[in-house]
Amino acid sequence: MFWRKLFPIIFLGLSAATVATVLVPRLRSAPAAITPDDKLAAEDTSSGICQQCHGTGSTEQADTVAALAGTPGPIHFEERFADGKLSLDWQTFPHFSPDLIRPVARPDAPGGDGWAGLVTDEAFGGFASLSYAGEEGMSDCTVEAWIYTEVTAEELAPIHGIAVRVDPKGLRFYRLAAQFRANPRLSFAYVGRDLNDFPDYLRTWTGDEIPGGAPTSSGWHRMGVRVEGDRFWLYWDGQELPGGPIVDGRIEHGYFGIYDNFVGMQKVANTLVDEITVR
Ligand SMILES: [Ca+2]
Repeated sequence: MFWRKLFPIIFLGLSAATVATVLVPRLRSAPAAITPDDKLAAEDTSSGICQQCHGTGSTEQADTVAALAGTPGPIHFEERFADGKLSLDWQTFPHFSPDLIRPVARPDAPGGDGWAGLVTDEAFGGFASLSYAGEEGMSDCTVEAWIYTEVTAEELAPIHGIAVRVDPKGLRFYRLAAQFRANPRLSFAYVGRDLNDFPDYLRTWTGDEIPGGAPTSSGWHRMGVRVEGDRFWLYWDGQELPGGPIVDGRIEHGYFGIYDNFVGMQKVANTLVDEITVR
């Protein structure tokens, strides 16, 4: 008798919990409009991300850092470099500089734990470096990370970014990258061995198109890439960049990564990163 009375209460409670945890986050997310891209001349090599990955190794935990608009849901992978340790199984992209991402002490790390990650190309003394993690079969996902973007006055400058759909077998990936030099810009590109590692720029943002304007001093910024099928939305400091979704179907799944490069000359570039989350 007792259980008979209790059953409706338990059932209603579970139903309400299901609505709250499953439906409400979905209702909150909604992609935005479409626009064409522009194309630029060549530059170098780089990378990309995604949400709804078939996850392993992830905890469902509230993201205390600036979350991207419209990306609720469980975290499938995260890397915070806490206690100076890596929590994910990272690898280096074939034929790029073989430096694996590593924790470094940074009092200004946005996560507040004093530790960030470093991707560098110092083994090659320049060129591209890309560390990747996650799962090869990841398709739809949202990747976010704090990236320390350097601002220089020179024409040649380091490039920092995040990569999605990293395909180490096919030697290709997508990447959102910042290059704040004499002509500062953000760019989203496909990079592949089929194009001799030169980027195929799918969209570039300059001036007022960058939320808050192009930074005039070096600092931390939250970068994000969301991909669903062949559509990509790009984010800067929590705001969607204009022109999305960008459509490109060359890579259907892959890992996520952190990208580092110095374009135009043999010079070492360092990319600092913190609080990487993949939903
Ligand atoms: Ca950290």
